[in-house]
Amino acid sequence: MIIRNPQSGFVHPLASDITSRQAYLNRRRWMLSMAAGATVAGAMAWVPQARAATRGPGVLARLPGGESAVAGARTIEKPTPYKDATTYNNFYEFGMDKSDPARHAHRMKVRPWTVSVEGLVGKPRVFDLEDLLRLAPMEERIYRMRCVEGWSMVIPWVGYSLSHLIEAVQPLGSAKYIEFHTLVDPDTMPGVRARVLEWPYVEGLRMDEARHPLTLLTLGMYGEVLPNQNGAPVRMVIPWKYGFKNGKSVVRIRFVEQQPATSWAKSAPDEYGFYSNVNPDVHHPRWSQATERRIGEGGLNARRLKTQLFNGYEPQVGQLYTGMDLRRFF
Ligand SMILES: Nc1nc2c(c(=O)[nH]1)N[C@H]1C(S)=C(S)[C@@H](COP(=O)(O)O)O[C@H]1N2
Ligand SMILES: [Mo]
Repeated sequence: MIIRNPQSGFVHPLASDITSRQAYLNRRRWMLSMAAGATVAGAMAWVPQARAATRGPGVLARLPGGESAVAGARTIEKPTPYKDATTYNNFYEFGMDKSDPARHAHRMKVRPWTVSVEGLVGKPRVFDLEDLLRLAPMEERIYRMRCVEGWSMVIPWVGYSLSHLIEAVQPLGSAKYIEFHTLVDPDTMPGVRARVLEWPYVEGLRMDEARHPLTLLTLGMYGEVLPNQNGAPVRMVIPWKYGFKNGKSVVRIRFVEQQPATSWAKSAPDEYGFYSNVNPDVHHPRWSQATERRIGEGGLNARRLKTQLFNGYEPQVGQLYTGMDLRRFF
């Protein structure tokens, strides 16, 4: 829904103080095109005129994001080549090999798409993709990403803080955690026949983690919409946690009172905790977490980087865990 303001034309329903003016203007132009009856595909085709922070690789529809004012939103490290970020993936619904998602995920149907937001909220709502694209201004966030397996990437994501969606549905005081459920479609996902994990893939956050401005509801990367293998059309990105917390192709968001039972923690509770904050001092029982290999830099012989506490986002998120024993709550 677009709210009309008689003075200034169209006003974003959730314009916030962390939104840069450029992002706001991009958004406003987008909304005007939507109001003119354009389809989302039309709106995306139209967006190239808007100033984009990252030039897209020219593979998918453009989805540029404005500059983010969120602290820590842009690492200065060099983004991983698009080719590596889209061919070396974990998306077990399509198979367990790193190359499986790029080979099989094109079969996933990403339109139409809805995300049902339910549970302990005052305003439960089913968002379609168009609703999500309009909910808040798109920002580019260049985040370090660290997989629990010991590799990392730097990815320019496009999206906005999940907090915008949280505000829109008005969580009840009893909502303490949030669950993300992702798509299960046996017809297009060969991996769900294997019982490596319980499907759907479920992840979760504590409410203060979910509301943290760095927690990104993600609709694009490298200035374009998400490739299917990276979790199209909408996924989570929580940059201070291990990669598996970042559920791909989200279809349901539930607000709950109890800590969610997440897929990885259910499959191996001693290996994958609920928090899964990146921590070089708390090792996986079967391997060290002290260092990481940056994908796209020199293959298997690449120098190993030192892994940082909270993946380097400690100044932004450290206070969420004050007084917590990070060995116990791993
Ligand atoms: N639905 C779903 N989401 C998922 C996974 C998965 O298997 N299924 N794998 C996770 C893991 S282990 C990682 S490291 C990241 C990888 O994201 P990327 O391929 O976009 O880099 O996605 C996460 N999200
Ligand atoms: Mo991962």
